Amino acid sequence: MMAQAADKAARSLIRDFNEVENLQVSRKGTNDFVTAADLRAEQTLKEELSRVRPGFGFLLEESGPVKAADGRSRWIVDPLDGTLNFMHSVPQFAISIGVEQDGELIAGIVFDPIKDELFWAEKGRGAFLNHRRLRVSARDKLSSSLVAHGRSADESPEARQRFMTQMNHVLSHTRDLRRMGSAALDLAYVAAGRLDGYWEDGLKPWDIAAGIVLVREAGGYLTAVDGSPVELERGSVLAANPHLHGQLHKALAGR
Ligand code: 2AM
Ligand code: CA
Repeated sequence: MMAQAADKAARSLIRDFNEVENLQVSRKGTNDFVTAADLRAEQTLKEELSRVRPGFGFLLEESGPVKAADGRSRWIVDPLDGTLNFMHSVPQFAISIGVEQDGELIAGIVFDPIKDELFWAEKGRGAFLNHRRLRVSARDKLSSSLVAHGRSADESPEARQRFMTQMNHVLSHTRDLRRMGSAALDLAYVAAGRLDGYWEDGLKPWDIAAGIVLVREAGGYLTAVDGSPVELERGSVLAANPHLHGQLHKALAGR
């Protein structure tokens, strides 16, 4: 049911993405257009998800929280994760939908409509890419690992310095870094074993809710960047396969 809702929203995103490609060569700003695309996708998701589970609440990136009728369950939705990519016609973006029940994440999907890749997971049932079961990578040498990260939304000089230091530390211990621009897809890629690890600070619940379930169900380890338990509201994430999580944590801290 989440997949159907995502599919419907994806159709309008793909139409709008094709339009954005045309807009690149014009001088008119694409910002307003992309904001409208984002809102259209969110509206579709809200309507479709409300229809399948009328009692559920929402946490939506664009239109904020809606209380659950039963006070227990809510959708945590990012209609367009990777907005900057979308704006620049870079085909790396996704719809992310997480399900929280009694404060616990129990399911999630991350859908990349361009590659037609549906990453989905349910607590206790595993993680999947379309029909294939997912496992995190088995790589156990940090020196041969591929690790993604994102730039924290925090623009302060301290945050920037911390970011540069972390990047420096990790660069010198891994095979290479990637900054692909969609937190939801980065987490999905860790679950799929494409990336060996990923870290980012300053995220919002809708960026990571679905991805967290994916990584856990694929056998990955997840904490905040400082090693404490991951919390949706804090938006700090360090995800990796079980062999590398500790090593990556150490590398980030410069140890
Ligand atoms: P977005 O594309 O929906 O904005 C990139 O590093 C990741 O950070 C993306 O998942 C992006 O989501 C997210 N991001 C960018 N700016 C953000 C902000 N101000 N607050 C929270 N997340 C942000
Ligand atoms: Ca986002």
